[in-house]
Parts: sequence; C-alpha cells; structure tokens
Amino acid sequence: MSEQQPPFNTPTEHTGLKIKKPKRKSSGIPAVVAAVGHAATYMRPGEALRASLQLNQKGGIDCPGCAWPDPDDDRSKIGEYCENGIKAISEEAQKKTIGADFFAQHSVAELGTWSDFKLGKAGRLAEPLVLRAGATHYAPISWNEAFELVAAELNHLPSPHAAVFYTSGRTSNEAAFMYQLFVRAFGTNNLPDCSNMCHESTGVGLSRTIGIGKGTVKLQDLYQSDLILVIGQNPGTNHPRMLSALEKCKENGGQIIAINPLEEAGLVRFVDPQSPAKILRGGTALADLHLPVAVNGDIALLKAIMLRLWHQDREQGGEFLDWDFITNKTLGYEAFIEDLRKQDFNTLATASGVPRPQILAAVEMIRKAKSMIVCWAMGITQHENGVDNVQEIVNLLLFKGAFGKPGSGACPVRGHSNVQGNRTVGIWEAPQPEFLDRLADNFHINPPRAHGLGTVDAIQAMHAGKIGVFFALGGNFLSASPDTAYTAAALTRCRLTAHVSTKLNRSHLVHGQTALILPCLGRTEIDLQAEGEQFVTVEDSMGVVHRSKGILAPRSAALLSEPAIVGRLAAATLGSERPVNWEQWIGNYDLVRDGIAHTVEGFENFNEKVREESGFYLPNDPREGHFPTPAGKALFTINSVPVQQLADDEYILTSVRSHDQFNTTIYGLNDRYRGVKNERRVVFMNPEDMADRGWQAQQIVQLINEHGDQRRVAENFLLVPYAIPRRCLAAYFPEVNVLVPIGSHDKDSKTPASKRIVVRLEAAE
Ligand SMILES: Nc1nc2c(c(=O)[nH]1)N[C@H]1C(S)=C(S)[C@@H](COP(=O)(O)OP(=O)(O)OC[C@H]3O[C@@H](n4cnc5c(=O)[nH]c(N)nc54)[C@H](O)[C@@H]3O)O[C@H]1N2
Ligand SMILES: Nc1nc2c(c(=O)[nH]1)N[C@H]1C(S)=C(S)[C@@H](COP(=O)(O)OP(=O)(O)OC[C@H]3O[C@@H](n4cnc5c(=O)[nH]c(N)nc54)[C@H](O)[C@@H]3O)O[C@H]1N2
Ligand SMILES: [Mo]
Repeated sequence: MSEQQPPFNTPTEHTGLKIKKPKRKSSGIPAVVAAVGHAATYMRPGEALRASLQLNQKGGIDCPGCAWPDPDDDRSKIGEYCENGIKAISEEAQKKTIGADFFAQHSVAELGTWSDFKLGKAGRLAEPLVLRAGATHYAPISWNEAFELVAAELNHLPSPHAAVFYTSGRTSNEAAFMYQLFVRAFGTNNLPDCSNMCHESTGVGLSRTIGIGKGTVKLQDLYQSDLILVIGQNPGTNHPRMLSALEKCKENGGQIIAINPLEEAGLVRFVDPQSPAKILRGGTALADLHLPVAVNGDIALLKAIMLRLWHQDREQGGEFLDWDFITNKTLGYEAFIEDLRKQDFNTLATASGVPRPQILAAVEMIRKAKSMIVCWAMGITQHENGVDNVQEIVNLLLFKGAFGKPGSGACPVRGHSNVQGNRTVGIWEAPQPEFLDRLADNFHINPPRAHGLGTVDAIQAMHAGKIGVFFALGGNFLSASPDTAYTAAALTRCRLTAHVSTKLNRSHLVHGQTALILPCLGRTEIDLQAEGEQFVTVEDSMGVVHRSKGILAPRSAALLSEPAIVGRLAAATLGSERPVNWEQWIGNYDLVRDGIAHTVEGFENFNEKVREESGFYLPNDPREGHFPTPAGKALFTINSVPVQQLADDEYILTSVRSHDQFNTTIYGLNDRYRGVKNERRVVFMNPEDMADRGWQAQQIVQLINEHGDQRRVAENFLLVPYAIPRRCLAAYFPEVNVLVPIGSHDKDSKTPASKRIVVRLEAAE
C-alpha cells in the first residue's frame, strides 16, 4: 500500500467492554425496545412508522435486511419485520445526509482514522463525488462527467478483461440484469459478487449433487417438518423471522437440532415480539438438542451420525433409511457406504468435538423423523472444505429420502436480500453457455465465453497490476474481502475505483489513482422515472420472486436509482442504443423485465406474474423429486474428514456477526445475546483454555496468523470467557479479516475460509 493511503482497517482502540451473562432467550420486549430506539435515533419520526408498516407486506418494501421469505398468506398486520429489519431500514433511511460540505471538511486521510461505526453513522451519501489523482479530499462532480470519466477509462483499457465489475446482493433483479448485459456487451465475464464469499460453496455442492444450486423447501415445509437441523447458522441475529417458522414447527410437534460451536440464544428460546400472549408465557423453547461441534468438525459429526444410523438400519432390517428413494433416485450409494464403513465411530466423534451421548441422541431423533430439513449458512460454507460440507449434508438428506416430499429438503439460508436473484439473472463469473446463447440471440451481442474472475481471483489480478478499473454495484469490497492488507494493496493498484453506494464505507477511502462515489436510492425510497413511479423485484431464499416498492421521499434530489446509474454508464461506454435503448429501459422497468423474461428460465410473463400479490415461485425440480443432473439422479459423494492438526499454541478462530451489524455496516457496539456490551474488539475463548494460559477476562491479546510466508496480525483484542469448544475461538467480522489468508479458500467454490483461521495468541506487553 502506498504511504498516503489511509488505514485499511477500523482503529484498534477499545470502546469500553462490559461483559454480561449470555442470554438464553431471543427477541421479546428487549428486541422491540432496541428496534424502536434505533429508528427514533436515526430516522425522521413519521417515516420510521410508515416504512416499518410497509416492510415485507405484499407489494410493500422488501426488507433490505436478509433473504428470509415472507409468508405466502398470513402476514402480520402490524408489519412483517424484526428488530434487525428495523435497524436495516433506519440505517438506510437515515435523516442525516453528507455531500460537498462534509467532504470539503474531512480529508480522505482523516476519514480513514474513523471507526467503521462512525463512518456509517455520518449519514446518507447525497451527491456524486470524485477523488482526483493526488487529491486529498473528495469533491463534487456532475453525473454526466462521472459517467464520461468511467467510460473513458473503460474504453482505454488494453482489454475488457482489465476491468472488474463487483456486485453486492442488495441490487435488484432489474439493475443486476442491466449490469451483466452491459458488462458482457463490453466484453468480459469479470463479474465477481458477494456470493463468492458467501453461499458459493452451497451453489457448487448442490449443483453437483442434486442438479440445482438452490434450496428445495418452501416455508410451509418448515412448519410441517418432523425434524429441522440448523447447522452453522445464527438465525436469532441474522434471520430473525426464521424463528417464527421454527416456532410453528415446534407447535406442530416437530423437533429442532442446533449444530453450532456456540449455543446461540435465538436457537434456545424465542419470544415472538408481535404476540403479547407469548411474551407473557415466556416464549417457545426451540432447539431440543444442541451439538457443540468444534469449528469445522461438521463432516466428522455428520459421518458419525450416518455411520450409526446405517448400522441401526441394518440391525432393524432396513427401517430407518428410505430404501425406495436410495434405490430409485440416487447414484453412488455403494461407494459412499464402502467409504463410510471404513470410518471408526469413536475417532469421528472425537474429531467432531461433540460428546458421544449427544451424537447418539441426534441419531435417535433423525432415525424417528419421517420428514427432515437441514438449514445452513456461513458456518458450513466458509471453509476450505465448504463444498464438501454441503455435499455431506446432502448425503444425510439422501439417506432419509428428504427430497420431493412435504416437510423435507435442503434449506441453505441466503444472506443479502437479493443475492439469489442476482445470480439467477446473470451476475456470475462462470455463466452457463445456454444463458450466453440466449443473451446473444435476444440482444445481438457476442458475449465472451471464457469464465471471468470471481472475488478471490479478482483481488489477485488487481494485486498483480492486471486490472485498470474496479467498479462496484453496492457493497464494501475492501472490508468484506479476506486478507485486508493484501486487498487494500490490490485496490490501490487500479487506475480507477468506483462505487455505487448508499453509505460511506472504507472501500471509498482505500482507493485507486482516481476514485468515484456514485450515490444511489435505497429500497425504502420512491423511484420516479420518465414513465412514472417504478418498482423493482427480488428473489428470496426459497425462490419466490416478488415486488419491492419504496415509499419515502429520496434523501437527496441528486440520487439516481441503480438501474439509472447502470443504464447511463452503459450508454456512455457503449453508445445509447447498444445493445438496447438504455434510456427507454431506465424510463420503464417493465422493459427490463421483458428482457429478463426472454432470457431467464422461469420468468415467462414476468410482468404479469410479478403483479400478483405474493409474487411467484421459480421452477425447482428437486422440490418435486426430480434431479436435473446429467444422470437424472441425485448423487452420494465421498468427502474426506478434514485434518485439523494444531501446534500447542495454535487455535482455530471463526469469524461471526454480532447482533448489531449488517456485514460491514456497524449498527451499534453491543452483541446483546452473547452478553457483550460496548465493544467489538473481543475474542471469545473457552475458560479452561484461558486458565491453561493463566489469562483472565479482558486480558489483551494479539491474534497472529502465519500462513505461507506472511505474518498477519490483528491487534488489541479483549478476551471474553465463553462456552465454546476447546481450542476454538470466535471474533467479529470484519475486524479479523486481516487474518484470513487470500490463499485459504475452498478449492472449487473459492469461498474464503473465514470460518476457520489458524491463529496463535500472544498476550500484549
Ligand atoms: N442482522 C443481520 N442480518 C444478516 C446479516 C448481518 O450481518 N446482520 N448478514 C446477512 C448475510 S450476507 C448472511 S450470509 C447471513 C449470515 O448468517 P449466518 O451464517 O447466521 O452468520 P454468521 O454470524 O457468519 O454465523 C455463522 C454461525 O455459524 C457458527 N459457526 C462458526 N463456525 C462454524 C463451524 O465450523 N461449524 C458450524 N456448524 N457452525 C459454525 C457461528 O457460531 C454462527 O452461529 O445473514 C444475513 N443477515
Ligand atoms: N471474515 C468474514 N468475512 C466475510 C464474511 C464472514 O462471515 N466473515 N461474510 C461474507 C459474506 S456472507 C458477505 S455476503 C460479504 C458481504 O460483502 P458486501 O456485500 O460487499 O458488504 P456489505 O457490508 O453488505 O456492504 C455494505 C455497503 O453496501 C452499500 N449499500 C447498502 N445498501 C445499498 C443499496 O441498496 N444499493 C447500493 N448500491 N449500495 C448499498 C453501503 O454503501 C454499505 O456501506 O462479506 C463476506 N466477508
Ligand atoms: Mo452473505
């Protein structure tokens, strides 16, 4: 990184840690108080109420918080929202704005010394800004000049492949489709997205085994399932509305197993904040069993379970596994069993970290269940063996014949509210040839066929000086990516970095020679175009596509919508008619949707279908019990148990979200359910491991990773004693991203292993 660049990480000072007892209940009155408090502090009073009432209602605002689906029919009248949904909209619809004056007052170097929390709370970005080569401050620029600047840089590149176009998952289907069309007409598939760091392992693992890279359940299935496994996911914080679905499952007599190194409050007991009666009764107990798996002990655990299940099935003459399904619908069973039988139950159990009696209890519950769903998120995907993890989950589901029947299936829970839709409409560095054929036919372009760069490859290409322009449609690429120092160096080697953003973040401050901030409308705001008010569409975690329409006045008159920004940039770069009339598309998003309808399977009559109240489901063969793999069957796979050798002073660190953040946007400094107040630089450690080192709570430590020949240090972390398996640690993303080696990722999905970072701890002097 060059000398003048500001720090690439949030400052390391402490903010005043208070440690409390972790909670054993989630939501309830404290959640309502926290949500209302947040809205009252950051939003205009009337707007907070109006927006929350429209949240996730039919035809209302799709919550920018997460990708959990909305109930098809019985939506809560007082708004289908949760504490963290309200925080997400208060963050976006902040009453404060920042523009020319703010940036004249604060240099880029000064802003670099602010914490991520303070940067986010500065206000909504209000006008386009440029940081010219060598300048110290961002200054206003007109929209036209901004588009011309990017277009000129793009058109002067030695090759279209010297540009990278990132997408974060809040972008609508309309903006995303226009963006990928523009990028492919320009001539590259360099379309990395946040999915590369998120559920890519799910996409790869599921596509290979069941023929589609998405989940196979509907909300209704969760309600009626006999058994739901929640693995490597913290829904109480990250998908709070999922707790209502889990509660319904319990009320209908179903059971829940949580598999997680931490006993997360949201999975212990849920108090529905929208039901006074349930608040009085103290809520509903959720997980019947918690398996405290060691970080990355999931494959060992799943294998231990399956081995036991298989033996019991044999003893009972084939009662517990779905033999009909295994025989008729799957391939690879024999080889899988041959491998499984070679394993030793006790060795697997030890590797998983879970005490034997608990594993046997899980086997008992799985054995009895007639229907079963497995839900998972980042605890499964963000590993060097992330794809294997997903495939091992599929093996268990196949054992039980858990596809194509009610109450059963695979349920990867997505993160960003439209990350799944972005991929569906073409944001992908590795597009299918058929998709490119349709783009070529419909838009008379010649899209490049070679795969482009995903996130990790893009960072490495930038680092190697091969990329001239980095353009981001949303997100915070620097802070979300692994190996922060390396990524910072990579970004500074670009000629131009440009970000379409709603809020200021660190990616604006660690920049290329020239940098642009292009401020856009958020989900909550009215989007007025030439042919009237527009709505956009999104796809949730269960493959339902529906409308989202903002209701608040835009924070600033200078903001453009994402489709308008993409369309105008495309026109400036390619010409106003190539490959479509961009101005017309910007004026009326129905035209964009017609383009999608002709190109993407399942979107026929898109404009008509999406105007139906609850939207529509995209086709999903495995949901119906058919597998669109080359063989037409689902595949068992053999996945080896990861070797986890640690030196005496090494630990495995996993990175998690606190209750007060949305990815790199820091809502506040508390992590209420885990009992952490007013501090983010904490590391959770097993009390016995602490005793071994002679350390006390609040001891200051440095976290050190030595992967390859690099030494990576995260300084000044406070120890918090916590119920976490021995030799495992947890700390918050993005503070520990400095420690995630760029080379540590799944070999197939390239998802960075941000859930398994080998570190040493040193007490601070
Ligand atoms: N409020 C809020 N909502 C969000 C987000 C947010 O930041 N804030 N982010 C959104 C996004 S983009 C995403 S992808 C999702 C993320 O949703 P989650 O995946 O729930 O998020 P993480 O905090 O990364 O939590 C991972 C969970 O996995 C556990 N875990 C860690 N390592 C392992 C392991 O090796 N094995 C197992 N079995 N478990 C492990 C952790 O203890 C934690 O409970 O949430 C989305 N929703
Ligand atoms: N160590 C570690 N690293 C991780 C993870 C982890 O668990 N551990 N999780 C990974 C995951 S799952 C993900 S998804 C990525 C997230 O990576 P990103 O999606 O790149 O990051 P976000 O923090 O969600 O992006 C926040 C920024 O998006 C902008 N923004 C917000 N709303 C809008 C909008 O409507 N339009 C536009 N154009 N911009 C908007 C704001 O400027 C805000 O600052 O991080 C990954 N990184
Ligand atoms: Mo994500």
